[in-house]
Amino acid sequence: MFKHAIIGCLLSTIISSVQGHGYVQEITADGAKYTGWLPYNDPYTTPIPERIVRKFPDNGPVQDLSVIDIQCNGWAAQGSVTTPAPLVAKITAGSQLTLNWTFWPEDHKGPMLTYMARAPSDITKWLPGSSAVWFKIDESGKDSNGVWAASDKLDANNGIYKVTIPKNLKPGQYIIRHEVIALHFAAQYPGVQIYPSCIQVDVVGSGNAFPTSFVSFPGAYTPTTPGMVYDIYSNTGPYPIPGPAVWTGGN
Ligand SMILES: *[C@@H]1O[C@H](CO)[C@@H](O)[C@H](O)[C@H]1NC(C)=O
Ligand SMILES: [Cu+2]
Repeated sequence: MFKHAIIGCLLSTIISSVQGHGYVQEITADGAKYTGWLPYNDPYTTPIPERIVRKFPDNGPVQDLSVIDIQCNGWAAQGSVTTPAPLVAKITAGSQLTLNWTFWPEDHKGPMLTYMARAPSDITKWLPGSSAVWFKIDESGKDSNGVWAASDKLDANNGIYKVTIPKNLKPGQYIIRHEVIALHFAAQYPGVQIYPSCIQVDVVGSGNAFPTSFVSFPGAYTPTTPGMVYDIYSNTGPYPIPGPAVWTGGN
């Protein structure tokens, strides 16, 4: 079973340039459209395009929950990490951020989660490392009819997922960490596939709310965190979405 999962993933990685797994390719904030980091184009374009999304190597998942790649995707296996992006998107607190995913494979079922972290200073120079700075603002898992956020609802919605920025959230620069957790090989660990994206925003508004408890990436997810091991094929019961409760103090 373990071997099968690894082979399945390698196979799907090899054909990924054709079939793909996925990433956020376009973001709309306050009516402005931003192209995401495009891993198959941007590194080969001169000059390298400036984006609001922190760069990552490809459309594949992160599978080791203990590495820094779990935060914003990256290249830890190759000895490198992601870097801040040069641009920041303005977004008004209380409005919706629109996230446009590339084609999402039907079998890659799982929850979609969104976190934020407030930059202590210039976000274009900030790397949170393993500090506990993240709070959850949104989550969507499996509903009572067995319908999943990904792929079911995401594909039915043409790859669009919308997240509301908490209305009373204190203004400032934030990283929005948005992810799909794909469970098609997650009957045991390793197997779960994390697809995170980090988007840099400048939240404007007049709120003054801020959470008081935070998690770290890596750290928030371990092999024993509920929802990291789950058999989507045989488990017809509810799915426990991993991570902390959604922070509602800003709403
Ligand atoms: C998502 O972005 C792609 C690439 O820019 C675009 O072709 C597509 O129309 C967008 N999808 C929606 C539903 O807006
Ligand atoms: Cu995949």
